[in-house]
Amino acid sequence: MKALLLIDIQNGFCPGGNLPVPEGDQVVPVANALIDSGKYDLVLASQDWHPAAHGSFASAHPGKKPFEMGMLSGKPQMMWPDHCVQNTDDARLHPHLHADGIDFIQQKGQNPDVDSYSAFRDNDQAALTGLAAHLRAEGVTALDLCGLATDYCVKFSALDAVEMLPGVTVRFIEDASRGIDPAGVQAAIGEMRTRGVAIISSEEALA
Ligand code: VGL
Ligand code: ZN
Repeated sequence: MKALLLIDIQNGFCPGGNLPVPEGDQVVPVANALIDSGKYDLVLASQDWHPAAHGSFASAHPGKKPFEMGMLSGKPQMMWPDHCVQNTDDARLHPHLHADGIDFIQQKGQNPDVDSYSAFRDNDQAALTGLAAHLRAEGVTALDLCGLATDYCVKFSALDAVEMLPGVTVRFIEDASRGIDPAGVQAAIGEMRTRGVAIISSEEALA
């Protein structure tokens, strides 16, 4: 049972969005080729889905500016621009993404007091989204991940997949992903590889 997990391919993370990832929209045609390939038994997508005034937003912390470090519930937290607020255009999946081919959408980041980079659980690892249980119930044995952003939500989702789904082969599709910070992307790829995530190209995924 092979599954594809598309991470946060939303307007907010594409050029013109509130937290744009450089070239974020360029993952869309690659993701569409993967969705349409027939290689996957199951296609899933995650969606960053914050309430207004989420605690990861700089705007919720007087005096803080986006991309500074701050604190959230007693832990260091990157202060993000307001992004992917529930039911706004910023939170919608990219309009060119072949949404008809997506079987399941996992929303995350609803708790205002904790951020949730991973599609599997909050950053404090306390609350689970239920995605791991869903993949287990579907009998998934191989999981390919890609999307936005490599150095945040894709990385944390891949590492959680390895930890929470023992026995499942986890692969990161590099050219179907983009990151916020180039040095962060290189570090993320190294960390994923070290933890047992295979780094592949979409060509390899489609072969
Ligand atoms: C993300 C920062 C804040 C992501 C989400 O999708 O990588 N990054 N929220
Ligand atoms: Zn977010």
